[in-house]
Amino acid sequence: MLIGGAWRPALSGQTIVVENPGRREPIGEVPRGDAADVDLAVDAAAAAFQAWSRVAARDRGRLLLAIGEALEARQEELARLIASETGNALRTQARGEARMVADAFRYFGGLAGELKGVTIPLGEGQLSYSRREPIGVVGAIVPWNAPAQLAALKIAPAVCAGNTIVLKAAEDAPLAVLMIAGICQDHLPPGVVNVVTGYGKECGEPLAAHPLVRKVSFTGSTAVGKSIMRAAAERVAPVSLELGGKSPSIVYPDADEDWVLDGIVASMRFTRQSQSCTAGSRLFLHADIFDSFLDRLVARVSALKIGDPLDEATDIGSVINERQFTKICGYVSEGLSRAESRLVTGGMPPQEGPLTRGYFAVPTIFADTSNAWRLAREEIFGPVLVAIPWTDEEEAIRMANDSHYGLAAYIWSRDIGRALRAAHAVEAGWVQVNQGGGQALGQSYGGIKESGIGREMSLEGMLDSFTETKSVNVNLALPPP
Ligand code: TXE
Repeated sequence: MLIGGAWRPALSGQTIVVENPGRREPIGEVPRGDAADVDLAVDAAAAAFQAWSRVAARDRGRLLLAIGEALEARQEELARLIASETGNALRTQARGEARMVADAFRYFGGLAGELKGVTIPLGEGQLSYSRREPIGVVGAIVPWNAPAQLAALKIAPAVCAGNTIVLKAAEDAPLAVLMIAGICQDHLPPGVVNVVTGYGKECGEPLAAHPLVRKVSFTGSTAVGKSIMRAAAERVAPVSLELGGKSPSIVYPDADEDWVLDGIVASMRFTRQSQSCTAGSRLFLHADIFDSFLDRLVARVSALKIGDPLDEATDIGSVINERQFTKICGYVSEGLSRAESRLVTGGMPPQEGPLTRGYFAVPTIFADTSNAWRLAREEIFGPVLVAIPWTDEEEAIRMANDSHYGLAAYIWSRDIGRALRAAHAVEAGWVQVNQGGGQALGQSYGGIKESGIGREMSLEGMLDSFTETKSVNVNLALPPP
């Protein structure tokens, strides 16, 4: 773990073995940190805060730009590490993630000059202005599905804004995060960036509840997000939560086209085993095109090659661990057991052959699913897509919004008027029209309803999530001395 500029084992001496889930082979060992290690890391971050918060924003930005360059130079190494520990395919996923890590440091480094306040016209005798001040020690917790990218999207804006940070990496995928921490350490004063490793209960919970942690930024499951919010409420600490999703894709009858098929494959994030909070996992297809569209979608999905994450020919790698694999199989078997649902492709993972070497799930589509079933309501976090027909736009929007999640939504139609009508009517924090790609830096990204609180990835996100506004009033109308 990186604590106060030094690499340390857990005080308990215990470790966690990290596995390549595509090969089920150990690839590393990290400390199993607990509350005692968290205390050390938070103390180091608190001690570093005094000096770091006083460094001119421009100079902090310059250091982040240098980190971005260093990350860029080691992109391929980072990408291979991400692929090895997450199971995400190197070619289709991990390289893009490594590029995003370098870009995030450069993007936020470049925004350092924008950490500015405003003046308020209260009259000639008054000077009233606001300052964007850092909050203090940020406690950040990230999951395993895009571990490096999510860590960068917390470290870079938090540190740019003048905070110091203790970040807990996910127990399943801590290696890429530790590599990023090492590169940060080459450029920053000790204690500004600290990374601890360990399990959620033992290491994440004490971090989120630590009295010196003034802001908690969490990405992960909705259940854990709620418990973090409860703990933060005890000391009125602000929280940002990026949680789960069950995002709708609404396809209008005029969108029965090949590029839409590609877009649906992308939006479902099949090439990252759909282990993505923005996966468009509920497909609302207009009844007029339902069967023909699904037939062609099956052909597209079946052409994707599942295999070893590090193999250049692989489109789809493995899921993260046995627990997620079993969870996904449970949903597939539930779909198979329902008489009304129709399996159009995929199903249970193969019982023999090379794919039994790792945790490989198969892209699966169920047609004629009800929006009321668990399959259509719960975040599976695996490649299980449910297709639901509709005939009336209002009905499609109503079904799309009938979810306790509200993260992403995808709308498909060449009729931009109605596409935008739908984009404005869906309950989601992030809407894509006629495209299925991922989030971009510069856009505020985050969810509504039980998908989260707060925004990331943008200037607005950095200001809202990692600064406090202080208002200063000065009386300029003093009587003569
Ligand atoms: O997530 P957890 P898991 C969803 C997805 C997935 C499910 C379970 O549906 O199937 O969650 O995944 C730390 N206090 N998402 O169990 O438990 C944990 O150590 C503090 C969606 O992996 O939320 C890890 O670092 N921290 C999501 C991080 O929280 C705790 C991405 C995430 O783990 C903690 C991941 C606790 N009590 C899962 N318990 C998304 N929004 O993209 C665990 N952690």
